[in-house]
Amino acid sequence: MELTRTVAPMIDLSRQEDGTNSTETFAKVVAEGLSQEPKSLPSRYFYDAAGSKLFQDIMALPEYYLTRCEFKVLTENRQEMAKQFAENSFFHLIDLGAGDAMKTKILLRELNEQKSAFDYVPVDISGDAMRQLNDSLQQEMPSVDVQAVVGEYFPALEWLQENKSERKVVLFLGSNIGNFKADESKHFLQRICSNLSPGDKLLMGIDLRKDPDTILSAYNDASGVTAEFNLNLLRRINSELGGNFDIDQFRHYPIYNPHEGVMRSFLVSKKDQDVYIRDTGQTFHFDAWEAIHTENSHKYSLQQVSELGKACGFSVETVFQDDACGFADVLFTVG
Ligand code: AVI
Repeated sequence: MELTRTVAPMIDLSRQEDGTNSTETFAKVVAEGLSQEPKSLPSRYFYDAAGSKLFQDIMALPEYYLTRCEFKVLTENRQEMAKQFAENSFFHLIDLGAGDAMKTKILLRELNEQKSAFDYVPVDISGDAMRQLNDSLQQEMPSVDVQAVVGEYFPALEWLQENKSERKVVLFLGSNIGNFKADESKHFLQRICSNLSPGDKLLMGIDLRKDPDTILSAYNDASGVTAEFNLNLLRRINSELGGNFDIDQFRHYPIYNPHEGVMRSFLVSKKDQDVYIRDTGQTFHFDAWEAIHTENSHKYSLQQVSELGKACGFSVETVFQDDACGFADVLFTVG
């Protein structure tokens, strides 16, 4: 029998949010961040084409255990995960920030194997990534129905809630939740929950607290890829906003605070210097050794994860975990 696949046209919601992708917004955010004391820039701007490529390289680093560990957790628990998703009824598998879906494909293969009734809804801000994913799934898993959505997470979830009535299982993998501030992660999960119905599920990847040295070296690799990833933010300001950052005069400086469970990355000015940014029309002064805070990566205990979920309308169904790695994929249910 020939396998048939529904190739639904991509849903493009990329222009509907708040202009986060416009150069104007980028300039405004940079001006605000560099005018405040202490200076900061948001990590969501890491991911231009060069930054996304550097992040791919980070995921392959020997020190960056997170990706390997999550692969292991998903591979070792795929049968049970697929069973718990399926519940013998149709569902939409919604993948927030799907990218190339390398990890999700472990679950897609298993769901296929178990002949589960589902369709796959990858959501990503990159239209290119969604087109490539569509093509690769057509090659590798032609029987999976795919409805790719190009856009920010919340317009996508709102669109799905309005247009797809069946049960939903949301994936938020890769410990991406760790990059939010504490209040932002709560707000984010509450917003996910408000776009779901009782009984819907969320599988979230979480990097757990562990030996501080292991965490620190994951963000301070010997080959300097993470440093380039961080410095790329300044390159992006130069090329997109007409900045004149002298990249060599800044250095990547990561520090882990085991009390808070937060890995923080900074870019530190090696000298007293001024930087002009054309699109903001401003010159920003940097004292010698003044830092720009660029990223937080939170590490959690399982108790914190359960409390966070509970405060946002979720209860923990199953914790899939690799003890040696210190990484968990936690399956929550709404309600
Ligand atoms: C995307 N995110 C989960 C990564 C992390 O581990 O916080 C981003 C990253 N930053 C430096 N290395 C990787």
